[in-house]
Amino acid sequence: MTALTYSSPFPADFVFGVAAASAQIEGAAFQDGKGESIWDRFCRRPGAVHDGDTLDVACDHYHRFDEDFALMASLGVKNYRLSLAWPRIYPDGDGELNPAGLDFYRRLFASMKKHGITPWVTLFHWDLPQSLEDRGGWTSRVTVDAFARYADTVVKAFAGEVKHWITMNEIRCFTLLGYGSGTKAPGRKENAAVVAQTFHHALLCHGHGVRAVREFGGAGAVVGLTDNCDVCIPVTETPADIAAAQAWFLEKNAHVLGAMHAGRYPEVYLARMGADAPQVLPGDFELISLPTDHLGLNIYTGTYVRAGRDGAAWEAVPLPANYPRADSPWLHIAPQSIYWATRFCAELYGHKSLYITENGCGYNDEPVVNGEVLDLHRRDFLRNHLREAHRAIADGVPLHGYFLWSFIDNYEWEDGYQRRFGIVHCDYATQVRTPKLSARYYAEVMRERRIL
Ligand code: BGP
Repeated sequence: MTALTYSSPFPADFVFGVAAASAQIEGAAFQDGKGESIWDRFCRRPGAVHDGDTLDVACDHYHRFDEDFALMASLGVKNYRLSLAWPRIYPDGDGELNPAGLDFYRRLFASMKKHGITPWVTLFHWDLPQSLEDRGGWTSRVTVDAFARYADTVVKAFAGEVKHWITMNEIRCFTLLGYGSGTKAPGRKENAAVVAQTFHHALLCHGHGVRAVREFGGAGAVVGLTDNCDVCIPVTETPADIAAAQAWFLEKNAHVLGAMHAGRYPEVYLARMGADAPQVLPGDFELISLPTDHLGLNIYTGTYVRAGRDGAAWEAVPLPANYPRADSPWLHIAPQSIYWATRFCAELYGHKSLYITENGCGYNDEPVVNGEVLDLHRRDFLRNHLREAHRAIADGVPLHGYFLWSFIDNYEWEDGYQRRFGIVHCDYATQVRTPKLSARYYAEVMRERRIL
């Protein structure tokens, strides 16, 4: 237990940062030899993405990164979580290397260095090369082999520039939603067994990412997964509701955090899946359970849980219709998610170094009026969530950093450009950037390193 009180600063080594991802901001979707990604294909499928928005230009970060890093630096941002576009580097996923892709990121890292910003690099944030999808995508081990080679290439290439690595972003999103419900690219609706297999292959890629960093990352390199664990909040902070929430957490996260921790799929998951459980080959779990240095959590919302009234281990409490929400339909506002997710990851799986690698809120149309965007709702969201991060640290949870999603409004996948998550407004017609009120607020928090 530290003696941190509400008004005291965050610990001196606590990392404040912002996050974004290649496909969502870069644009230049077919430039300098970049291959087609599954999102470049999916966004052209009628009805798949809001208004048929494409990733072709996005925030044009590909051409404006230097200006964007200057803006970050002016706000006092010192840490930026980004991802590399696999199809820029291997246009077909495997096969020929595209040197122009590596060159782009070399220039980008040089610009970050010039502006005093440390990169936190995610190897895979959903832009799978379409060529691999044509050969089975995440259902096939071809993708695992291709990823292993891609990870080796980029870790070797950037070992000098990058010390903080993240293997995969939100495995369950790009597998369950990409191959199950089909709402995300590649938009397939497969049965439960196929989806479970995509999921297993993604875990293997996480393992290869860890292996690649250990082999080629050089001195001081650290690596971990970013997971969007299912999060719950005990309705009252009593032993009975906390125990119920723990039981819920263990059950819902059995197939990612539980599997990595145990070095096998836990019984509760295997029993739930029955004949649909993934096929595991010898050696798979040696890779999947390689020790990591940190765990990243993307936390947006949470489920309220209490002790089961009929003797069940837990009971989820349904949300009333008028419970507060952001405009993203899935995002009801539950700041305590940060506290309980980090605390449970430390308590239940023994994680010793946790980061919030994403947290933020999506709203529709936020107009610029007289040069300002007065997004008080985002400022409140941010403040309430930071309070819970602070509280976790005060209670001894090893939470070492917070990355806000997102630095700039961007392509929000199937929601296209209608949903805005940025603390910086992007005018997609002119590419003018306008820091919102929330950016000014966060800049002050980062400067003073305490909740304001
Ligand atoms: C996370 C993704 C981000 C970002 C964010 C906002 O799941 O890692 O890439 O998009 O969610 O959510 P969404 O765009 O799905 O509304």
